[in-house]
Amino acid sequence: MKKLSEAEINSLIKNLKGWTLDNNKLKKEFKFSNFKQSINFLDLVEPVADSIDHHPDVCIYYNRVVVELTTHDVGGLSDLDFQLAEKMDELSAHVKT
Ligand code: H2B
Repeated sequence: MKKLSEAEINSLIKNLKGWTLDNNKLKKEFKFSNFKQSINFLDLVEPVADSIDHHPDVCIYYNRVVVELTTHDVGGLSDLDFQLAEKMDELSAHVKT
């Protein structure tokens, strides 16, 4: 796994919606309607994270799920963070109401 350069990060982040850089991590707040939906979202994320062996840092605030992505193994961002960010965006559209 390769640590991405600042130029690579600035280019890749343009393809993502709602993600920002915060302390060299990719960050996004997902908003749902209630706590159950927040949990359902993370239930959808779990098998994907395990399958690529890459896991988000998450905080749940009732109906908001704040996600931070970083690659501890490289001490920065890697392609896996961008893969997971895209996948989480996709999964957030499938949360049960
Ligand atoms: N998740 C994240 N976000 N960063 C990592 O560096 C990482 C991980 N490393 N999940 C994996 C697990 C590693 O610790 C195991 C041993 O494969």
